[in-house]
Amino acid sequence: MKIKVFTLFPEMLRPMLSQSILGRAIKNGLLEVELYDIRAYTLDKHRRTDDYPFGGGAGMVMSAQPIVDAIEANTAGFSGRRVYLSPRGRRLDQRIVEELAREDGLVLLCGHYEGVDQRALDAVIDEELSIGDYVLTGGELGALVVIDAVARLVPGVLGSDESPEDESFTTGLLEYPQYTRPAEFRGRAVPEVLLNGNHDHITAWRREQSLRLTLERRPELLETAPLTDADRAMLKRLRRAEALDIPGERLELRLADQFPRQWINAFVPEAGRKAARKQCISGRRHVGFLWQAFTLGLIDGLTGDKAEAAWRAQPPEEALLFLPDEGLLYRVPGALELPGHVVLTDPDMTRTLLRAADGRRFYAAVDLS
Ligand code: 4GO
Repeated sequence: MKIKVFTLFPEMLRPMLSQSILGRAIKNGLLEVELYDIRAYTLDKHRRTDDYPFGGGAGMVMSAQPIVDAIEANTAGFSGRRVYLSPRGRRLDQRIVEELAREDGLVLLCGHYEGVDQRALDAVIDEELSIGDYVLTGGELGALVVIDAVARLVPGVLGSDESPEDESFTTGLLEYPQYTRPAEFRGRAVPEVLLNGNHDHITAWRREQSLRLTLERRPELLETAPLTDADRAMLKRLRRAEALDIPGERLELRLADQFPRQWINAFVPEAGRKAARKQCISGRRHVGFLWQAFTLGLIDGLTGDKAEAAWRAQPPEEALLFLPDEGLLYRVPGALELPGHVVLTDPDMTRTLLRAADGRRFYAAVDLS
């Protein structure tokens, strides 16, 4: 990839082009960036490159002559796209960056002051691009943004460890959160799932996080992102989770996936389910759901009234609330009113719940309505 930058201030770009990944790419010949000083081409006897605007108004306008001469003198046999950086341009995004990366070369013209004489643009520019809806003092930062974004798509510029494939916009979604050592920093732990080496769980967790962040911050991206059926199901649950407004922290849905409805049915005695339904009909509801609590260890071996008495005597700090129909799992304050308890005796489910609870002691409350 060959990039020619035309600017009044070539020294503004040099430091960025000599460091880090761009510096390495240029040194290795994967990227060629040439800086041309527009002032070197002026025919004005005072070496001026700008003048007052026809029609009046504030500021100065860059003259056509030095720009057109500079570009024409240095683009013989050039094939590629000639770009002017300007807030009027088509807004740059990753799709356009991909387009630019397929060109043989790029010319980037950087304006200054109030802009460039329109006739220079008409003569030597193919397209105006904007790096965002704001005004800069010059196009140089825009040119650097284009160079940087394009360079990292040039094969070999990123090492194999730095591959662009699962990051934001390549997947059409925002990127999931990343963590590195230490496993705990200022009391904040890295999510357990990333530490235990189960790559299917890690992939699922990252996908859920990407979907969650995209839904929260850039929902419009979901309209064009390539989504699987599982993604759509996850999004439906994330949207419902938002609508429910349960007090407490929603745990990752990946964990909720481990609590199929059949499990609940298998472990809640028929009598308990019937009682739960009756209570529901008689109006004992909390945020629209009837909660049935499962205790984990704390009131081991107790059922019914005894379990409830034990719950009240030693209320848990936190509880797990699972809404099987919604596929949602919450960590809620234990002080919430939880009508009726069933002691959980199945060791597999207990282990799974405890794993979901990060090994801490929790009550699990299950919606039976
Ligand atoms: C580009 C150039 C903003 C952008 C610029 C942008 N401001 N959003 N300023 O890409 C003409 C004189 C353009 C100063 C230049």
